[in-house]
Amino acid sequence: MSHETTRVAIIGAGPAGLLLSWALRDSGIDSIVVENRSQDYVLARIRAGVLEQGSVETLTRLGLGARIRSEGMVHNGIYLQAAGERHNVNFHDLIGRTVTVYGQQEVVKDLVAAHSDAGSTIYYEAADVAVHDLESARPRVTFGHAGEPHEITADFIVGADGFHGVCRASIPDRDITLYAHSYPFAWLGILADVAPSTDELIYSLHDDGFAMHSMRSHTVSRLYLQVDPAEDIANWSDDRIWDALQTRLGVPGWTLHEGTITEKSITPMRSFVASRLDYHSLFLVGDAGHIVPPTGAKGLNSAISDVTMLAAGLIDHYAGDDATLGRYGEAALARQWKVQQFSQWMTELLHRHPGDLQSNEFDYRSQLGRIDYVTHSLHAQRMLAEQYTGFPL
Ligand code: FAS
Ligand code: PHB
Repeated sequence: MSHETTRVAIIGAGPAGLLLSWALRDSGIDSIVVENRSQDYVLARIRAGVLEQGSVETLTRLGLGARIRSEGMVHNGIYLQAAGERHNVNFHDLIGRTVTVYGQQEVVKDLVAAHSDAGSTIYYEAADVAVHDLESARPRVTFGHAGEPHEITADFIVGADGFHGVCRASIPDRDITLYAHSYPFAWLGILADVAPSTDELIYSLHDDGFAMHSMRSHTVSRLYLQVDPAEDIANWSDDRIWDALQTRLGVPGWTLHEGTITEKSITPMRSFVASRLDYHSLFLVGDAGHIVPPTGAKGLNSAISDVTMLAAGLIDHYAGDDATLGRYGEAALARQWKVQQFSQWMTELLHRHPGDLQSNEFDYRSQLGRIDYVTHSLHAQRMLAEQYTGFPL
């Protein structure tokens, strides 16, 4: 049995786990990351695409901003579209804040490279990861690695292991509640080798359903279609996907350019929030503690804001002050519920609700009225701008 000790043991090498380890290293606090998948798997995941201004500031402060500055695309706003009309909502004009289009995959690539250069201890392909003695001051992590049993004893364990991880599941059922909400639709997402047909993201409510035009670079487009949650990707040929995107995004005088689809997948739309993000010597960050539908571009950004708050608490702890750490769970959950309500608002605003035709038609016209209000009211647009660009920490 290989036995190590560290200050913070982090379970999961997604963006939350890698960023927390990096933020702690930046303040001289050692940690070890334990990941059950391969590094290639971690690097290959295609997920979020938009960084809030606060996320960019955090990554830049930690020395991870070089490629964001050179390759990221700063957007002043978005387009909202319904009933064949497209309106730009300019966040920068309204509240002086922006967002940056820079894929989660790039954030993870930057983090993996930084950790590699720094010689961080990250165990990939760890088997049978388990956490122990969470109620004690010396919690432990056990796992197998390269055929050998390992044990890490730490001051704290942080669950950055996503929705299906082991950490939240290790909190006794009597001590935690999960609040969940599922939506009656899903997103079919594609990556296409074609220059974006728009300068900023387009969110469109169409009679046939939601569609969105995002991007990953000046040569790669990222687009989404609302589909039924039970939909099978095999039913969606490239031609069918492009036809639906042309229908749902088209406005007079504008052309959606098509290209080779290099990736397509269907993602369910759901929300969940754990009732606590701290349990004795265990803390939860990111998807281990909450999930949001991707409509408001909040999943990755919530993970980054959790990490920013928890890192501050741990740094203060080792400086002798436990006030911030003691408030982490409450502060992170308060911020998360504001993110949840915004994501729910954006999702319900922009998707065709299934159901019988009459209630469906009423909902649709109510949505059109809401979009009409938002696109013509500066007050409503300021609300949207403040939430989309990110709540201050
Ligand atoms: P992650 O799930 O990214 O990482 C958790 C890590 O823990 C993984 O590497 C996993 O392998 C590892 N792990 C799990 N169990 C373990 C165990 N037992 N032991 C050790 N390691 C373990 N967000 C947006 O903002 N916009 C989007 O468009 C968007 N699209 C998405 C599309 C999909 C298909 C999905 C699933 C999510 C999407 N998200 C999006 C949300 C997503 O970006 C998450 O919010 C983000 O990955 C959260 O990061 P982490 O908390 O690090 O969790
Ligand atoms: C993306 O580019 O993947 C993306 C952007 C904005 C969203 C959701 C997804 O709201």
